[in-house]
Amino acid sequence: MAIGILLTALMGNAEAANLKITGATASSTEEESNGVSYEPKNLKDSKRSTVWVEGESGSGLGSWVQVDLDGTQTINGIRLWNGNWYTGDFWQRHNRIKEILVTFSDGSTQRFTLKDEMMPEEIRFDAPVETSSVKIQIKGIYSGSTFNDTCLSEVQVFNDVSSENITAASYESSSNYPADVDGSYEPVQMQDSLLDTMWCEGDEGDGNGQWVQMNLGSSQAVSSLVIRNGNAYSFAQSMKSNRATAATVTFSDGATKNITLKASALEQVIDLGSHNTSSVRITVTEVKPGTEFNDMCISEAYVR
Ligand SMILES: [Ca+2]
Ligand SMILES: [Ca+2]
Repeated sequence: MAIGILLTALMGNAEAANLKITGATASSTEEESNGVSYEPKNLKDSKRSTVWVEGESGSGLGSWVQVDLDGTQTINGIRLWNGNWYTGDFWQRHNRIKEILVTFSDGSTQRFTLKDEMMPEEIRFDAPVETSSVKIQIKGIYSGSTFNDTCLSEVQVFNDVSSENITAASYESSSNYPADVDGSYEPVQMQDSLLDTMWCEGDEGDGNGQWVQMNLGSSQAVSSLVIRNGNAYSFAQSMKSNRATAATVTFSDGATKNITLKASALEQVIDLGSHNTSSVRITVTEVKPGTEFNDMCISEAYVR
């Protein structure tokens, strides 16, 4: 077993909760091609690999998308997956957004400059905002190397009300699968609310004995594990990699709980008993083999 790898959380606030997005609209949308849709609903499908593309003949300056919330909410910021995240190559070849004008439902606006990095970008407002929608207008772009089309792959809207799920302060794992054209496979991706990002172990074996640990930052009351096994992008994708079907959960006081898991990528809520703990380690003790990859992956995992 490899030495544990300590990774700090790349984004987010331990107390932030994502708000439900009920609808998404756009000023224009690129036409579907080869069965691939670029509709604004792709901004709220929990997949960074599905993309909204503006449909203007030029670069799309002035184009906008709007996401609607479930009524008026207090929000503290937004998270953007800027550009075309279908692959790293697509990201380079299409325009990314450089400047945005954000308009809230009362007509007030705020302007932001985005980084030109293939990383999720969190924008935290100076003060909480009461709004039922967030409109994002393109005011500047970074040019892609091939296509003059501007893309946005995913939007999350968050507030600082504590989520039922506990977001870890940092993560450790026995191994991580190395980053490839689709991005990295670090444990933080189990807690980004995206179904097509995941932790995958990078050991030579099938994943049996590999572990991932969530460090909670302080002692917290924990009673359940909420988990999506494998690559939860789709049923077909989930079959391709190994999935954990049994594991031992270890708490910071040394107590353990053996659990069984379904190989399904649907959300499962597993009873852990009652624990006050500052860490939760999941050590995989049995896997269901995938049809293509001999690596074990978990798309989402939280304790609550
Ligand atoms: Ca998406
Ligand atoms: Ca994920």
